[in-house]
This record gives sequence, C-alpha cells and structure tokens, in this order.
Amino acid sequence: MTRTVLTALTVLALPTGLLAATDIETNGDGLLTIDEVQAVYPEITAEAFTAMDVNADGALDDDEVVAAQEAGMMPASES
Ligand SMILES: [Ca+2]
Ligand SMILES: [Ca+2]
Repeated sequence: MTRTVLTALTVLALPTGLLAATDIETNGDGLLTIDEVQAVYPEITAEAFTAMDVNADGALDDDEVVAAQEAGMMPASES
C-alpha cells in the first residue's frame, strides 16, 4: 500500500512541478496565487511571492514553483 503511494508520488513529481501544484493549487486553474501559497505556507511573504513570480503575472506556474523550490524559497511539498 505504502509502496504504491510512493510510486505514484514519484511518477507525479517527475514532470516539473505538477505535484506541488496539485498539493497547493486549490481552485484548479493550474496557477498558484499568493492566497493559495500562503494557505499552505503562511511564512511566505508577499515580497517572497513577488520574487518567485518571475514573469510578474501575479501567479506561480509550474516552472516558477520548481525554480522557487530549487532555490529554497518554497518548501518542496512531499508530505
Ligand atoms: Ca490556483
Ligand atoms: Ca508567474
């Protein structure tokens, strides 16, 4: 049972940031707004969010989430 879940998570995690978006992304638009991010990571400030929003469209897409996680600006969501 546990092994099946871990395998599924690994598969989901491999293509870019889909896993993170699934965990945090609550309204199904595929982007993370600051409200969605802060609901999970209240320690992330508006300033930090702006820094993560590379293209400044006011939301984080998969690439921006992955970059933020790799930069240590956002915790990787694994649990
Ligand atoms: Ca969203
Ligand atoms: Ca963006």
